[in-house]
Amino acid sequence: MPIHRRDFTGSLSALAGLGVLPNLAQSQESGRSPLFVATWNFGLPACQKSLETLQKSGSILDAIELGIHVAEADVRVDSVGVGGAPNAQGVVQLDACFMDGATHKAGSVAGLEQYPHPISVARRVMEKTKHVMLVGQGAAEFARLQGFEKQELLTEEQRKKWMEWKSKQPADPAAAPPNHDTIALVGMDASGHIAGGCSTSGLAYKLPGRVGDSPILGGGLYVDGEVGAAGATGIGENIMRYCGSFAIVELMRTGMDPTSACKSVIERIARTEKKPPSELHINFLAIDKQGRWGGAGTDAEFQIAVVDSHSARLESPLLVK
Ligand code: SD4
Repeated sequence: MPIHRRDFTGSLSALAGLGVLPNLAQSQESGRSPLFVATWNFGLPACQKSLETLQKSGSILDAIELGIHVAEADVRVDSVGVGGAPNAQGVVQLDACFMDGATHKAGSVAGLEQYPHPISVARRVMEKTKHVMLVGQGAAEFARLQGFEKQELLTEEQRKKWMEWKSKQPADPAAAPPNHDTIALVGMDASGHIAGGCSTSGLAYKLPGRVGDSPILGGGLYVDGEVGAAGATGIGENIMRYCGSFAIVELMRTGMDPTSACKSVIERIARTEKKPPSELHINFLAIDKQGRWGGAGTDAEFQIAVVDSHSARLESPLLVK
C-alpha cells in the first residue's frame, strides 16, 4: 500500500537519531561535515544513503544519485519513480535533473517512461553527451542504449486511484489540487564540493507531455559551486515561472542565509501572483558553501531531512503565511 508523506514518519522511527523539530526560523550551521538535505520525510533514508555512499566511495555525485535511488525505488513514495502517480492517460512520465557545482555541468530528462531511475539517466546525459536535456522517446531511447533496465512503473494501487479519478471527470475546479511531492536532494562533501538532484513523477494526472519545474535547471534545482544549492517541491507551474531555485542561489550569493533566501523568493512570488502564500504550494530547501542549510515553504506539512556526520533528522522549515 502506498504510504503518503504524512504517514511516512512512523515507518522511519526506527532510524537512529530521528527527531522532528518544530518551526525552524533560522538557517542552521552544520560545520565542516558532509551535509545532505532533501525534501519531505522520505528524504531521510535517501540522505542517509547519500552519506553512506559518500563515506564508501568518496564521490559526492554517486552520493546524490544513490540517495535519490532510494525514493525512486520505494513504491510507497507515490510521487517519485516506481509507484509514482500517472498522467491523465494513466501513464507514469518521470522528470529528473542532476547538477555538479564543481563543473557547472548538468543533465536532465523529462517525460521519461518505463525507466525507474530517471536521476541516473539524467546523470548519464551530463556525463555521456554534449547535451543537457533529453525528453520523451529520445530520453527513453538514450536510456535503452545506455543499458538501463525497463520496468513497469504503474502499480496496481496507483492504477486504481487513477481509475477512480477518471470516473469523476470533469473535476470540480474548486477541489484541492492532487498530491504533490518530489525529491530534491542537495549535498556537500567535507571539501566543499556541492551537487544536487531532483526526481519526480510530477503532478498527478497531469496532461500527457506536461513538464514541471523538477527537470528544469534553475526551477526545481540549481547548484553553483561558488555559492550553494537549492531545490524545490510543490506546484511546478508556480516555481518555474520564477526560476525559483536559481533565484534562491543568487540571493545567497549576496550573503543571504539559506532560510532567508527561500523565504524571500516565496514572498516575491506571492507578491507578484497577488495571492496568499498558502494558495501557492511551493516549498524550497537550500544549502550554502559555508555549510549552512535552511528552507521555507507554504505548506504546513513540508519537512526537510537533514543528515550530516553527527545526526539524521527531520526538520519543519519556516512556514511562510
Ligand atoms: C511538479 N514540482 O511536477 C513537481 C511536483 C512536486 O512536490 O513537487 N511535487 O510540478
